Amino acid sequence: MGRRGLSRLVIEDYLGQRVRLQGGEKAILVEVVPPGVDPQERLSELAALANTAGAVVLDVLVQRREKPDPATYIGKGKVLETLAKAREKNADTLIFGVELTPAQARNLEEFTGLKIIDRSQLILDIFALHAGTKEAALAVELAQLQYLLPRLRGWGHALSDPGGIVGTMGPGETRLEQGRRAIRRRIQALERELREAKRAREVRRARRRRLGPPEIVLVGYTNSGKSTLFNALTRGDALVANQLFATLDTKVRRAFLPTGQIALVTDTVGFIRDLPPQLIPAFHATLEEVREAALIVIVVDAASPAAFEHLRVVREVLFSEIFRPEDPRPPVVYALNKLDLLETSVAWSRAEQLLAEAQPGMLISAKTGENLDEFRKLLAQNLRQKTSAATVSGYH
Ligand SMILES: Nc1nc2c(ncn2[C@@H]2O[C@H](COP(=O)(O)OP(=O)(O)OP(=O)(O)O)[C@@H](O)[C@H]2O)c(=O)[nH]1
Ligand SMILES: [Mg+2]
Repeated sequence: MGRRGLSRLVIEDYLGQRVRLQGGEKAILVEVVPPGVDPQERLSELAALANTAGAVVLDVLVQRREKPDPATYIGKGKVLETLAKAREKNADTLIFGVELTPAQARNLEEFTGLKIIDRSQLILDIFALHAGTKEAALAVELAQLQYLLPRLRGWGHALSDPGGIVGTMGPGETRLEQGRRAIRRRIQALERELREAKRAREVRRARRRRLGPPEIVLVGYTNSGKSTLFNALTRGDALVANQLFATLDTKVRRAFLPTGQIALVTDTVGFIRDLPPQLIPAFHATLEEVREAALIVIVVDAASPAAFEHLRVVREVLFSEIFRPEDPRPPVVYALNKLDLLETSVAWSRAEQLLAEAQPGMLISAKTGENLDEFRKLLAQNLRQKTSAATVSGYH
C-alpha cells in the first residue's frame, strides 16, 4: 500500500468509526450543569441534537458540577453510575452535553469501552449530514479535521505503533505522525478550495448587490422557524424540518412587500450556544450576507421556554462577533414566531415580555400565516433604502 493509501485509511478510520455517529447508535445522554442551572432546557436541546444526528436516546443522566474533573469531566462515581446504566440499557454510546478534552474522551472510552461523543462532535456530525452544497461540505470536512487533529493521539495504540508498514515511512516516523501530516495536508487543500469558492461567491454577491433589490436576511436560533418564514414570505421551497441545523446553505428568493417594493429574502444557518469554534468558518456565507443586509430579521421561537436564552445567543453572535463595534449596522426587526403554540398563560406572559424587549417586533406564526400581512408591512417600514445599504457594504 502506498503512502497516500495508508494516510487516507488512517483518516477515514478516525473520521469514520471511532469518533463519529453513524446513526442508529443506542445512546445515553450525559449532561453536566453548574449548580443552580435548570438542566431541562439543555437536556431537551441535547436530545434534539442526538435525534437529528440519528442516535436513539435510551436514557439521560445529569451531574451538577461547577468544575470538570480533569481526567473524566464527570466525577468517578458518576462514571460508574453511567456505565451501570449503559449496561442495563444495552447502550453502546455516551453523548456528553459538554466539550471534552482529548484526554477526557480517551479516558472515558478506555474506562467504559463505549463510544464517546461530545457536544461539539455531535454538532459537527449534524453539519456533515446536512451539508447540501460542495462549499458547505468542504467547510464541514475542514472543521471535522481541525477538531480531529489534536485528538488523533487519543485512541488506542494503533496509531502510535512505530512498526508501520515497511517501505512507507521514513526512519523514526510513527503512524501517528504520518496520520497527522496527512490531515494537515488535507486541511491546506481544503482551505485553498474554500478560498476560491469564497471569491466566486463574492463576485456573484457584488453583482446582485449592485443590480438587485434590497436584501432582508433571516437569522435566528436553530429550529426557530427561519425556513418556514422564508417560504411564507417568498412562496419558496426551503427545507422545513423539526431538526436542528436543517438549513446549512443560504438561500435567496424574491419577496413582494405590501408597498409594492421587491426585496430579496435570505434564509441562513441557525445559531446555537457554544458553537464549536471550528465550525465558525462554515458560517462565513451566512455572516457575509448578514453584514450587507438592508434589514435583519431575528426569528425567535416565542413558544420555547428557552426563548430569552436563544435571543441572547443570537444577539451576542450578531453584535459582538459579526459586527465590530465601529461597523454601521442594518436595522433589525424581530419575528416572534410560533404564536399558534402559545397555549398556557405562562407561555403568553413570556411571549409578551419577549415582545417588550424585542422591538420593533411582532408575534407571528410563519406556519399558520397569522399576523403575516402586518409583519410584511413592518418589514417594508424598516427596510433601509438601497443607497445606505451600499455604504455598509463598503466597509470590508
Ligand atoms: N407550530 C408552529 N411550528 C412552526 C412555526 N414555524 C416553524 N415551525 C416548525 O418548527 C420546526 C422548525 O422550522 P424550520 O423553518 O425548519 O426552522 P429553521 O429555523 O429554519 O431551522 P434550522 O434550519 O434547523 O436552523 C418545523 O417543524 C416547523 O414546522 C410556527 O409558526 N408554528
Ligand atoms: Mg432552516
